[in-house]
Amino acid sequence: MTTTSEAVTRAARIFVAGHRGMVGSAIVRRLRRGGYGNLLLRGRDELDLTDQAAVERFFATERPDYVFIAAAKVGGIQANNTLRAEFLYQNLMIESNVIHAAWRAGVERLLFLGSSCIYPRDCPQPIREEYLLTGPLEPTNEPYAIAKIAGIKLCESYNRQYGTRYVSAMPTNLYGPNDNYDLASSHVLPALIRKAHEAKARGDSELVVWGSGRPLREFLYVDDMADACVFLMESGISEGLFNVGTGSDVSIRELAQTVMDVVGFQGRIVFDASKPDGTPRKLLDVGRLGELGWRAATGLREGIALAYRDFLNGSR
Ligand code: GFB
Repeated sequence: MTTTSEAVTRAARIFVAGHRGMVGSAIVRRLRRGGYGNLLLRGRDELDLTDQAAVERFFATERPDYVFIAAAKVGGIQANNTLRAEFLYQNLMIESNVIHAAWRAGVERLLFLGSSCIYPRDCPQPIREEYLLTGPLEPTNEPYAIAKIAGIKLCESYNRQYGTRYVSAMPTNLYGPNDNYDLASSHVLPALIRKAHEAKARGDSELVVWGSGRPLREFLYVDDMADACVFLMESGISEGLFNVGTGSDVSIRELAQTVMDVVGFQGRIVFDASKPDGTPRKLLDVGRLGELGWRAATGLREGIALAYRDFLNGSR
């Protein structure tokens, strides 16, 4: 692992790609709290990251000092499994365009965000960074995982060939403010918040949970993820792959029970076996980032309560 002592100054021009999304908006909050005032932010209406010429123009004109790639086509198990072409195409385009244009414009430092689904489906647990490309992927999200693996390899290859300092961070399942609460395309945690809230409002006696409830998942509050991203930027780390998580996981059944407790819905959990379980387990080994001194701060119940407050405040 290589580090440099060169710090990113508070005056640095920082481009946060995807700043309206859940992760990008959390990075912006964290940067502003940290005193970074020179943020370059563009909505999709102003800059389409799948348009190579537009991305090249943006970088040539704005010349950022640091780039966070938080823009991506994302979704839960069903969206990944059905919108397979979109997940592969859009993610490949976004990361290729941004990484290549960043290099052409002389941007030396960049953080690429991926996902824990890049690792083989049946990995030893907890998953260490070196398990990448050691086995077959989970089929429900293979296109997304392939795109994210390509992003990691772009960073690694530009570093090796051109001497750039591009780093990759692989978060576990994220949740928090600005999440997607649409039941068809969301991840499990926001879906359960919506389902429990609506079941309570209707006076239902049960809540439907997809799959068997047995898969294990690790959940990280998105502000902790943003903190890890800024930590990596400030640390001067200049290459490599870093898992970001809490280091512990829960079953989907346990998660549903905790969400129901937080929302205040007392009903029976019913499992819908027609929906896929996906990966049985994907607990990240977070030792590499831990050795540098970073760890997650928000507990799961506390984070769910914060996310539920965001849901009630209109993020739905
Ligand atoms: O969060 P999730 O959609 O994605 O589903 P993955 C996690 C688990 O929760 C699966 C179950 O076993 C689902 O079957 N689940 C139970 C539900 N009820 C629900 C529900 O109402 N909605 C949803 N969505 N799930 C995604 C990947 O995998 O995780 C992406 O597809 C990405 O590529 C992301 O890596 C972080 O954890 O299975």
